Amino acid sequence: MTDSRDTLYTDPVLDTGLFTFDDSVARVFPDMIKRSVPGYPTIIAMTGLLAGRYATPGSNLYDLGCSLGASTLAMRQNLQQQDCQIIAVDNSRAMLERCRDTVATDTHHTPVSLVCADLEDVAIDGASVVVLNFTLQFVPVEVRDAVMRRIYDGLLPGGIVVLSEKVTFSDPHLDTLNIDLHHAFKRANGYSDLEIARKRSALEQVLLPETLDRHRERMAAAGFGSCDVWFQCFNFASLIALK
Ligand code: GEK
Repeated sequence: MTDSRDTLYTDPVLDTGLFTFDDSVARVFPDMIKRSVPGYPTIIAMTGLLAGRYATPGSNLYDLGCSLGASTLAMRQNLQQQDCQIIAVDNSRAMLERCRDTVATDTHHTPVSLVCADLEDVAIDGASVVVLNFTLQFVPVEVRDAVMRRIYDGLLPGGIVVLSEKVTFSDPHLDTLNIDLHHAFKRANGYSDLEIARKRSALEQVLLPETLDRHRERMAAAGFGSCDVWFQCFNFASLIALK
């Protein structure tokens, strides 16, 4: 099946307001994220490999902000360990309903529980792997420390967090360069300057990126002894933290 094309920001007069994960976004999401996030297919595929390596028998794997379940399925397809469970969480009903359909077409034996809830309200327990692929950036900044502490507490010793985020740079030249390169990536993928500008303004108060240093500090403060970037393309990066 081919993805529906993302044309949400093509109409110059339609007032789309603040970005929300509603049905119109869910419908075009696979096309949108692939054309908007440099490195997304690599991050998803490697999330699967990391899960295959770090999952332990009988443990839980969490996909927080699962959208349509790309990371969930990548993890599931790489699991040889017995008696694992994947808990896929998203607070957008539109996303989760479509995720349910996708997961139903996959036949791997590992059970997947789909939870429609704010990730702040979901208990993290007996976890070997916790994935936040481009989700923490949408969580209010003031609660991010507490979210990461709870994840640390719910991880088993030897467990990991995979955290992928849009990031900012404290050096203003590098920040401008990486924003420009990201926009060039989007242009190369068929988005017009108008679509890029309108999406940017819709996301302004919704997606709040931080620096990689801030992410590393938060991981250290939560208790993680080891944490660093394993992938980066322009202003999109993925970190791994080990308990
Ligand atoms: C992927 N990980 O394909 N609680 C639960 N879900 C949330 C919250 C929250 N507080 N805030 C946002 N979300 C996916 C892509 S998209 C990234 C993740 C993007 C959900 C939101 O509803 C959306 O589905 C997802 O997090 C972010 O790898 O669109 O850039």
